[in-house]
Amino acid sequence: MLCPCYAAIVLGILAVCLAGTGQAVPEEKPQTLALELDGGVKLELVHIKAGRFQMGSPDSDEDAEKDEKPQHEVALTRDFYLGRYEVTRRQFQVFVEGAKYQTESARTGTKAPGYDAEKKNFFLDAHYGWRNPGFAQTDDHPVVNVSWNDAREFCAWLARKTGKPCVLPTEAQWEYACRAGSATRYHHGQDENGLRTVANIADLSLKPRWDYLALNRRRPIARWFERVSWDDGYPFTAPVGKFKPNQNGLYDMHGNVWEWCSDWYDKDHYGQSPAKDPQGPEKGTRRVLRGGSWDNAPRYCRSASRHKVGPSFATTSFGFRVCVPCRNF
Ligand SMILES: [Ca+2]
Repeated sequence: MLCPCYAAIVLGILAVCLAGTGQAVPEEKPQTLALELDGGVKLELVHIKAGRFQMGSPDSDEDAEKDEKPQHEVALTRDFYLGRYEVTRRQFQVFVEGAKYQTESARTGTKAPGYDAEKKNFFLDAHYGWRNPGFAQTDDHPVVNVSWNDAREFCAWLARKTGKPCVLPTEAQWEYACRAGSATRYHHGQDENGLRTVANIADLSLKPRWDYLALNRRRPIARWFERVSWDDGYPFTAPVGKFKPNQNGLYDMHGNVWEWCSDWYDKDHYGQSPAKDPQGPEKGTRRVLRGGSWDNAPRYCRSASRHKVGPSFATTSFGFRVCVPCRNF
């Protein structure tokens, strides 16, 4: 085994040699970044090192959609930080109060979706919104009923406040951080039963609370409820960080809420996506979301699964997490 003192000397000599040749000595970034919001509220991010990975799904994955293919190598050339947790209601509240922000649906008078416990179903109504999705949430639950535009405004406010370049992650950053070195369907492995300890998904606790049949009379039983045999304890959203993290220390990358990414969506984009630091198509009509949610079957919570809707759309299963690309800080 290498003596620690000897190793330190060798590294020191190496650094001096690199400095002598004019080569930059890689600066070791802190493992976490804690951004201060108002009122003592913080937002913690995890350092993710630059690297390469296989983005998308192989043909061997029967659950994969066409837009997850072809699987292709992507190189991310810059380190970045990604929120350890999804943005919480408390964090969003600080933003709303600090910036005097009205969500897009509130501002435009658009009815927001929400849950009606009596009718066991979801409806559009003016009294629903991020403060009231119709099911119980505490400060530590992920904020929902936020559009892509709302999420972008939160990031822009946080950037102004902290001086850090806060943005939504690209789809490639999201998947790379989620996989954390894994090449399997989920970051824990291939088996969807492993989600039991990793993710809040559509489970037995949701089944009696959602009269899915009322909306889908032609399909006698919702397929996803048949497949999941366990109760994860959370019919709707779970407070962030209640399940096991991935190898990067990120929580709820599978399930809980879909997370907005910065990219426009194009179903054929993987066939022409640049191999280095892909940013998504230059234009489009829908934005990408990743990770699946509390109302999804396992297949939609896979590392490569993609969802897409217009940037003004908000619903009770959509949230986001913040990314800070490493530049000069
Ligand atoms: Ca659940």
